[in-house]
Amino acid sequence: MSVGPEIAAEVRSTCPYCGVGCGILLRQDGAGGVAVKGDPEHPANRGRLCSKGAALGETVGLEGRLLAPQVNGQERGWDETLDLVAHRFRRTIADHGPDSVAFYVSGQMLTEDYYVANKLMKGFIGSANIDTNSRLCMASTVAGHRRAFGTDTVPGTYEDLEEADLIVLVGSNLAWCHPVLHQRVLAAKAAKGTKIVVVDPRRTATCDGADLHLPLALGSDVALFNLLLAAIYEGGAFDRDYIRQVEGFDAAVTKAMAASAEPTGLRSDLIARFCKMWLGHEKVVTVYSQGVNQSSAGTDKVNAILNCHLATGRIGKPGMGPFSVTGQPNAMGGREVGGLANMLACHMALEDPGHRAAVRSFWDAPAVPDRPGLKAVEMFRAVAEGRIKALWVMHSNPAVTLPEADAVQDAIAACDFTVVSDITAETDTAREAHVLLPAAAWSEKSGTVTNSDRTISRQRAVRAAPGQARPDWWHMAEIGRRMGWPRTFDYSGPAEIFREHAALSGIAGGFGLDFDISGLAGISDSDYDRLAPVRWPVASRQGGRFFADGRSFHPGGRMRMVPVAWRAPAARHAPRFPFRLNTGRIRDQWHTMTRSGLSPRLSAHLAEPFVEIHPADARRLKIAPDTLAEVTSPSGRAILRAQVTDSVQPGTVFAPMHWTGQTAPSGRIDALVAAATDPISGQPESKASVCAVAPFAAGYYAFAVSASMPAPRDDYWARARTAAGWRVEIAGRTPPADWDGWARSLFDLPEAAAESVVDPARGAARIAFHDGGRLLAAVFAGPEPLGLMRDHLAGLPGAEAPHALSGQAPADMPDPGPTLCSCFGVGVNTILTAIETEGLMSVEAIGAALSAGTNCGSCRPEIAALLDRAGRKEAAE
Ligand SMILES: Nc1nc2c(c(=O)[nH]1)N[C@H]1C(S)=C(S)[C@@H](COP(=O)(O)OP(=O)(O)OC[C@H]3O[C@@H](n4cnc5c(=O)[nH]c(N)nc54)[C@H](O)[C@@H]3O)O[C@H]1N2
Ligand SMILES: Nc1nc2c(c(=O)[nH]1)N[C@H]1C(S)=C(S)[C@@H](COP(=O)(O)OP(=O)(O)OC[C@H]3O[C@@H](n4cnc5c(=O)[nH]c(N)nc54)[C@H](O)[C@@H]3O)O[C@H]1N2
Ligand code: SF4
Ligand SMILES: [Mo]
Repeated sequence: MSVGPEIAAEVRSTCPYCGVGCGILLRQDGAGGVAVKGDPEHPANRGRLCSKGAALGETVGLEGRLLAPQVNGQERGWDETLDLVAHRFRRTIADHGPDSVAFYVSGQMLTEDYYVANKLMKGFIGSANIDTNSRLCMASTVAGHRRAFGTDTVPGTYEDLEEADLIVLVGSNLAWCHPVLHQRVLAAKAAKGTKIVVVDPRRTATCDGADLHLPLALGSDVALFNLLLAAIYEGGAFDRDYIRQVEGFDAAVTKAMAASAEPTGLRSDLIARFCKMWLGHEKVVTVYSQGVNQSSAGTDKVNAILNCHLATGRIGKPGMGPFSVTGQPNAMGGREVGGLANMLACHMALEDPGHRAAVRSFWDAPAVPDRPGLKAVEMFRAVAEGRIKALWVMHSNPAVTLPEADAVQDAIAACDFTVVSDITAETDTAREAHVLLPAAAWSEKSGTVTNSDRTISRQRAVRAAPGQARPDWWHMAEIGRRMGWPRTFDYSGPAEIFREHAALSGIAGGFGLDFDISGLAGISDSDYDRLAPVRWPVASRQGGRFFADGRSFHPGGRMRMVPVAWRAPAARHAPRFPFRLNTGRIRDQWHTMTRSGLSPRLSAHLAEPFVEIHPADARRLKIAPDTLAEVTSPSGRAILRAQVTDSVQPGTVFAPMHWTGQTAPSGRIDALVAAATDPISGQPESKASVCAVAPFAAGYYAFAVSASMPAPRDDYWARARTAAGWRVEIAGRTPPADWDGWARSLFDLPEAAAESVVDPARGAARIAFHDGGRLLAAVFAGPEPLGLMRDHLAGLPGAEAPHALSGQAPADMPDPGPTLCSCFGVGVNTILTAIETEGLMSVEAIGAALSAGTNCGSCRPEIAALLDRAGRKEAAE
């Protein structure tokens, strides 16, 4: 791929993280880096970025990049490697049939990559064994949409959030996971008083600014929305005209009338208030995300929500509708190309012979399977059982993110032949692969993505891919050619692939399906280069909204309400496992941290894996704040820092999903998650496993900073980037007998000059290593959790630091505390001090004094929480 000199100018692209799909302006900074700012013209963000988008420039360096193909850990040339992969797949298919191979792909791939993957597997290999991490993400929504609408269409648009009078956020931590949308919601509230309700078992950052928080019991959403449907019916709030177009109204209402409030655990006055707000505001948008989808009743939860909108006709009209916000940047594109094992292409159905024949003839393909392939959880089970003998994982890290992740990792390791395409070899999945294919990363490759509101945007290369890295579509086209289809996969670049995909969507449009972008099928290379964000459908019969007229894509054209009833999460409590384990995301990390973890700014917010536990439970179990807790489930165990907080309910704990064998081996939370799935969507229940919690019997705790990467081998460790190098939290059951030797091996500094204070009787030690005047590394250890000025210490490696061993900052350099505002690097202590000494009363006043919260705004809910905390303190005194 050539990247011409004209590209040195500012380039428009799209953020590679979440499904908001913010537009970005990129410029090479001349020093090998990329400068990033929000695109004021992009309809998703109008110039805004969140903390992750704003820090993209810190994540595009070459550190850790996979730069050449590898076979069994040895670098090899492309030709040799591709021939090997093609040969192994061909031979496996010849010996064991097409269903003995599988692709596991990702909602982060570009549409063009995804299209080629789907075509190669479903059209040419002739199996439907291609599934995607969207199975862990959006599958329940896809299934719910198809049950209600006959197709997988997201009816909402971002503008609806501004037009709505009531926004209900269900199982969505929008403030942390779709921060720019959250800001749009808060701006609408400021402008016109939009009401906000949050339905989440936890009190999250999203509750800041909410008018009502419903802390329902984990997994009880169907009961809550059935109660709402019953209230709609009893209050006569249904839309008589609209429901003429709806099948199943009576049956759904009958089921709803039988619903009880008990499973929700909510006070009846809260439920009544919620229903009153819903009935009282015609313009209501229900935004929902993983608290809904990642459930063994995920599809029913989706339909319980859709039922309320269908009953009231509040759908597809400005300011109203159900709105599933997608997680990954191209979750929608993957659904469009048919990347799920039970879809065909362009929203066509595998089970439909007419669709199959049309796709087969369009592709001129030897075979199109007539039955669905293995869904993600089943796929890795088949790998474990040896039924899948050749596996290709692209752009995902399933050894970390699939439920029962330890078993998944073992299965990948034991598979006869595993190929992994990634930008780095340092992932828990890549470590188990036979073949590694180096992928071109964001900022080096071109294509399109579709965001949550169906807007297609371009990602554009701003520089050439390093080493031998090549775009994902190229990997697959090469394999397709070498497997025997040279003409079919002879693509010149993403524009050609896009045109083919757009033309195929015209066939779908001909069947009367929703996804039709055939208006772009004739796009020239230069128009593709210039393509501005556009919302589909883009066809000759240009449409705008869906479903306002009550017409669906079911045979007969009527919408469907689906009768649903609450059922408990799949994993049942046993006396040994009395807690429910809820999992999810933090503000500044992206999934398994292979990119966001490279940014010191983003790593400063929450630097180690943790478990949130209610104070009453912590007291009973004798788990003190900041000590470590051991969390076990039938499938795995973890050691996590205890965050004692009443933001979670008694009997439940919450842990983030981001830590891996590379960053905190005992923090791999999916090792504990049960592989229970929704019977319809196949989506795993990532948020309601059962577990036990106990104190971790730590014999010592340690904290270390270092200029080079430390390699701990202790029972617990968590490593994070800093501007000066690394910081590590460490703990273990038995203190080392030789602290000096332990520290030297931790930092791999066998010879360096050391300065140390060791107290063997207390089990405490402080050791610093110097090179001349410069601090190389320092470690602080003791029998209790250490009260150190961590953020101050993290800045010391590489500098002259004569007082490092004190563990404290000099009086004229106060410790800023954990970074809250990552844009301006403002710490918690700095903000608390300013609140106290300057009497600051509002988020705005803190912004004016310290700049905190004035750029991307992602930390504003946390600043508000600090104000609250300070306020509470005053009241208590
Ligand atoms: N910072 C950051 N942002 C991201 C990502 C990231 O990794 N980091 N990933 C992106 C991706 S791929 C996705 S899918 C989205 C996910 O975005 P979200 O779905 O908003 O994020 P989660 O934290 O997974 O889960 C949301 C909430 O669901 C709640 N929940 C758990 N169980 C239930 C339940 O039974 N009912 C209800 N009502 N709520 C429940 C949890 O307490 C949690 O607060 O985020 C995207 N954005
Ligand atoms: N317990 C629990 N588990 C969960 C969830 C949860 O809420 N709780 N959420 C689930 C959800 S919603 C999701 S979406 C998944 C996400 O899970 P994954 O997709 O497994 O996580 P990522 O870290 O995003 O993995 C992306 C991989 O692609 C690599 N990569 C980056 N750029 C490129 C590129 O251009 N090309 C290629 N080939 N590779 C690239 C990255 O280095 C990384 O290894 O996790 C799921 N797992
Ligand atoms: S909200 Fe943040 S992570 Fe999501 S697309 Fe926008 S800048 Fe990227
Ligand atoms: Mo996701």
